[in-house]
Amino acid sequence: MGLFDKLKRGLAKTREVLAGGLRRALFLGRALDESLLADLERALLAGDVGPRTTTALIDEVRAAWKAKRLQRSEDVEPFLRERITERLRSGGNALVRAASGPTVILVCGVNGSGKTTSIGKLTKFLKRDGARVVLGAADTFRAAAVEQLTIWSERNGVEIVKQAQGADPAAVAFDAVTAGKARGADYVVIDTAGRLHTQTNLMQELEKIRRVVKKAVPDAPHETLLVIDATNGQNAIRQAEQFHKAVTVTGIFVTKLDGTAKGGALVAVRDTIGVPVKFVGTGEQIDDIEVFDPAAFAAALFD
Ligand SMILES: Nc1nc2c(ncn2[C@@H]2O[C@H](COP(=O)(O)OP(=O)(O)O)[C@@H](O)[C@H]2O)c(=O)[nH]1
Ligand SMILES: [Mg+2]
Repeated sequence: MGLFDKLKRGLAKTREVLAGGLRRALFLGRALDESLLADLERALLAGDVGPRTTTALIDEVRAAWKAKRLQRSEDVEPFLRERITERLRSGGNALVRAASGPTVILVCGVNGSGKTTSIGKLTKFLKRDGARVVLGAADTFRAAAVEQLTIWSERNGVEIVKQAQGADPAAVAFDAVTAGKARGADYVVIDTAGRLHTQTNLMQELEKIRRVVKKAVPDAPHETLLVIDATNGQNAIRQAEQFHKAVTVTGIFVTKLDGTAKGGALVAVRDTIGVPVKFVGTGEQIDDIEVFDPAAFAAALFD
């Protein structure tokens, strides 16, 4: 099965809701007017595209209609698809690379969003190009988290830097980056906790990890990837805002796009924090990762 087919199959439920709603709003020969726009708005909201992005898209359709660039209801869907693709494309979707030395990737997100699994997939993806990867087990909150990352390191045949449960996560991150530098690694990928005693603790810890990592490599972390579970729908937007405020996210990894009806949330999250989606997860296996392709995603939402 091709990559695009996997994404397309994963988004079948989202498409049912979104494309189904759009088709009902945009039936052939229907006049393009405010009542059509209202139906369109409802379809986008039902597809979890989120209030802010929906309003922006409807405003774009309205402006194009008033300017007579859009005249027939059947032209609205291709127009929307193109606008969504543009929104997803801005900012670029490629992973940031360090100018020299290891590229440090800090991975954050709430508990259960798929951080550790996504790191396992990402490691294999990076190794495909022959890159040398070191993992840092900075989720020291639960013993199981370190064990889980250890399994992914073994599967990928890469080194892992870890300490006992309860160790200072920033110290583990520092050790991992230092080890990466010493071994001439291309990437150091740091796993973090998604839950602490309080949300404030969690955000402070992530900030501390960032600060301490800079002591080993001044321009690190080069990439702060936020892992977002697509099945969280509109809750994902609030999570993304909180993390972005605390750690300045540079890329989004959207997981569990397989089988959710809430795939539209990807557009909402991306739009809300203005950070590009860089990877998507389409299953629980090591190869269920895709470099995010805005046009393919938009196509999979509509056809
Ligand atoms: N279906 C599906 N499940 C995923 C995906 N990514 C992660 N998971 C599952 O989500 C659960 C939580 O993942 P985990 O990596 O432990 O999350 P963490 O707490 O953020 O580290 C596990 O059961 C994973 O197999 C994905 O893209 N699709
Ligand atoms: Mg984890």
